[in-house]
Formats: sequence, C-alpha cells, structure tokens
Amino acid sequence: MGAGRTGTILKGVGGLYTVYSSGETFECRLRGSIRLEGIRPVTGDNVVLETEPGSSVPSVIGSVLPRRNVLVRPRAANIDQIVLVIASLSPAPDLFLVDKLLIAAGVAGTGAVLVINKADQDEAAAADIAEQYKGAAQCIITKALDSDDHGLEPLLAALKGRTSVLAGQSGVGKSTILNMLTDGAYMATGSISEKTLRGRHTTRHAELFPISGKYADEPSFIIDSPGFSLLELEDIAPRDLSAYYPEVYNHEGECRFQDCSHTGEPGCFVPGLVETGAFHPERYERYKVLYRELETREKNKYKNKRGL
Ligand SMILES: Nc1nc2c(ncn2[C@@H]2O[C@H](COP(=O)(O)OP(=O)(O)OP(=O)(O)O)[C@@H](O)[C@H]2O)c(=O)[nH]1
Ligand SMILES: [Mg+2]
Ligand SMILES: [Zn+2]
Repeated sequence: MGAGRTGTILKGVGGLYTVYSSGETFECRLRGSIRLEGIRPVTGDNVVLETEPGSSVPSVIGSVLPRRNVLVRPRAANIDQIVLVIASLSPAPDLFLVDKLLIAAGVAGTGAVLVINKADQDEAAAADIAEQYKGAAQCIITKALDSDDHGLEPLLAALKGRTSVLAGQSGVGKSTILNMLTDGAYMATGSISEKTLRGRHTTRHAELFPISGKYADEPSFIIDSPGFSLLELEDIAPRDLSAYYPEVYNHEGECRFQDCSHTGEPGCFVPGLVETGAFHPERYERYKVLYRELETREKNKYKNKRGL
C-alpha cells in the first residue's frame, strides 16, 4: 500500500470514514491493525491515508496522528473550543449540563462559548442565563431562525480561524445555527433536506464542516453533533472543582482555610462573590451539588473497587 497523504476525518458512520485531504474527500476504512490497537478514530482526527495496490484513490486509514485533545461527548478530536448551545425556553434549559460541559472544556483544555438560542421564545429567560454565565464564558444571545436579526455575528467572530464543536441538548438549534453560518452549504451536503429543515431533524453523528462563503476570510471549521441530555461529570478531585470556575479561581488562596471547598466553611470568600453578583447564586448552588457528587464518588471509590 502507498502511504504518506494525510487528511482530516469529517465523519465516521458504521466503520466508513469520510476524510478531507487537500480539497478532496475520500471514503476510507480502517486498516486492520489500527482496529487491533483499539484506536477508534473520531471526527476531527488527523490521519495518514493509504492507497491499495492497483488503485490511485486513498481508501484506507493507516494511522491516527497524535491528538491535541479528544472529547468523549460530543465525540471529537483536535478542538479549539466548545460552542455550548442552550434554548431560552424549549427544550427546557438544563444548566447542570452547561456547568458540566464547561468543566469538560476546562479538563480538555479547550475554550468555551455559550450560545443562548431561541431568544424569541423568552427574552427574559435568555438574559437570565447570560447573567448566570457572564463570568464563566462569552455569552451570545441568538434567534437562529430570524434571518434579519439572528444575532450570530459575535459567534462568527469567535469561530474565526478555529475548530469548534457545537454541543448541547437535542432540539436547541445547533444544526440551524450551522445552516445560518454556512449559508445553507450544509444542506447542499445532503445531510439535511430542505423539507426537514422546517420540521424536526435530529443529527445522528458528529460531522465537521468548513465555514466558507462570505465569512471565509480566515478558515474556520465547525463540528455539528448529536444532542444529548446526559453527561457524566468529569472524574476530578472534589477540591479541583473550583479550578474550572473562572469566577472563583482568581481568588483561590483568599479563604481562611487553604484547602477550602467553598461549600460553607467559615472565612470563605465565595459567599462574598455571590453577594456582589460576580458569582451567580444559582450557579453557586449548582457548584455545591456538583461538589457533593464528586465527594460521594470519591468515597465510593475507596469503599469498593468497582471503579467508575
Ligand atoms: N423559535 C425558534 N426555533 C428555533 C430557533 N433555532 C432553531 N429552531 C427550531 O428548533 C428545532 C430544532 O432545531 P435543530 O437545529 O434541529 O436542533 P439541534 O440542536 O440540531 O437538535 P439535534 O440535532 O437533535 O441535537 C427546529 O424546528 C428549528 O427550526 C430559534 O432561534 N427560535
Ligand atoms: Mg442537529
Ligand atoms: Zn472558600
């Protein structure tokens, strides 16, 4: 087999991978030995392509190049930032999911942007969510269906020159946003039909799209992904949790106790941050719930060796 050409996985469905390489796409399978090594390539992976004897077209993924990072949910590699999408009203916003995704972004070392979509449904609720997260991430309020006033320009600016992955509950408007950003080029790929765009169309697999057209002064890539409502909290030590809260970590060391958990000890500076509004009270309540969840998990780890 000839080797040497490299490419990027756009998507993988049922063992067949679509790989982009210098302006062309190729349908490829995995070389048997990669399968044996237990490596499962994911969308965004950079790979080495091989050509089978007698063919001039690459059809085999020979190896996966080292990853900068890899996310479990959504499944994607080599990501610069996660674009968390939430709806103002419907589907009912799950802010624990947002908190956990922000933690996952921190653990993976990627940036994070929060898009509060469907602001047309409940403007006040959208503003409230933005208020809750203003100290944690850039918050962008959008109405993706409103072609005159969708509010997506700040998102375009945030995407520029980066590889981003859309993440969030099903039905919040991730694919709709992608369609707006790509001037419908996504539809042209056949992944979504004009008819279903008006109705419901659930994304089935993570797929990478280049953002081109009028926005293409710097190449950007965006991955659409299937929505999810369950997300395992990252396996971190309880005392490390606050490191993933930008509102709090700048003040680390200002509490009376060096190992303060910020869940109610005397002399903790966090309630003060909540009073001034720098740390939103509801986000703080969720922090305490997540802290307890990590603590319980740690205790169970000692109790039985089931693992997590
Ligand atoms: N009212 C309103 N509806 C919207 C908006 N954006 C998207 N929708 C609608 O919400 C529904 C779901 O949108 P999708 O883009 O398919 O949602 P998704 O997040 O990709 O969902 P999954 O692929 O299942 O994860 C569609 O009917 C869209 O037309 C918006 O800003 N306002
Ligand atoms: Mg979708
Ligand atoms: Zn504290």
